[in-house]
Amino acid sequence: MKKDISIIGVPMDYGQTRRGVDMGPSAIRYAGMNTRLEALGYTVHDEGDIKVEIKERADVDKNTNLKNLAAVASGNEQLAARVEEVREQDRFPLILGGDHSIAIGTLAGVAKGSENLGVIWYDAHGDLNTAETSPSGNIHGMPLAVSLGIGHPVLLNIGGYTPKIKPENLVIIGARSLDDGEKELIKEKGIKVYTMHEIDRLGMTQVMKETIDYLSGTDGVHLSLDLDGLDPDDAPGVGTPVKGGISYRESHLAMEMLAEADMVTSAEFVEVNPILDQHNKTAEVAVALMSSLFGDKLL
Ligand code: 6HN
Ligand code: MN
Ligand code: MN
Ligand code: MN
Repeated sequence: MKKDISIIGVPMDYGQTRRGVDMGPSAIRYAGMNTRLEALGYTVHDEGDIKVEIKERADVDKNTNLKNLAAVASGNEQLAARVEEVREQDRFPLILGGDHSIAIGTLAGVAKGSENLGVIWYDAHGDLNTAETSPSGNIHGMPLAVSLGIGHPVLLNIGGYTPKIKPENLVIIGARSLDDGEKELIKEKGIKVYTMHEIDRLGMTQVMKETIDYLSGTDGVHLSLDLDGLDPDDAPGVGTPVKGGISYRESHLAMEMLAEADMVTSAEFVEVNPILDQHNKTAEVAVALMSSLFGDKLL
């Protein structure tokens, strides 16, 4: 892992319709992230937050049903540029959400110039919808499809190129709420998915061994961790909770195994919504998981 980490907060909540997830970056910082990472020997450069426009009313595109397309696109364009700068400085980009639509900008920045970036998508959802398959019109349900080159042209063009990643370099972990169109896309593209069924059956140790092996030939791995991948008992402060998720301990194990494999080159922690949380518990979970990801060995 690179010894210099650049933090970028993205106070974005236009990818969905529950307010409050824009305060995720503050909640995660408040949970002690910087001190925790510094204690592990890293130099932390907190670059502050991306400027996301504030608007009171949601807009819906008449033709596509996409919600807040312009606001999501403009935040992500800025984010893509900032992430690219961080990479040019040879630092580890650590992005704080915000809703999961910000993965479009993060991936645009981290995948630039990389033919085979690996991605781990840790999430209850597939985030593989398009305007046509989406039940909600919410762009936070679409960033993975967009990154694969499927979706609205405005979103595809973020960062100025498409696609960002290839289906064979992707692993989804924790899925338990997939829409029909997402299931079809997974089959069509042959995407590797560990649903909760496989996690229960194989155990997290085996799931992570296989994931690490599967991604071993990539040019580095981006970890996109949606806190709703965890069980809502452990991470209640999320906008789209789904019962029966990955436990706190299993998540630590996953992060610890990634730290050992030393393959993660960028990461984002998204969907922390302090308004829906219990005493900042979910932000604290995010920080605890970061600490494992960055090599806290407990002993
Ligand atoms: N998330 N599949 C649902 C939708 O509206 O497209 C839920 C998406 C949740 C998005 O995980 O960031
Ligand atoms: Mn997600
Ligand atoms: Mn999710
Ligand atoms: Mn539980």
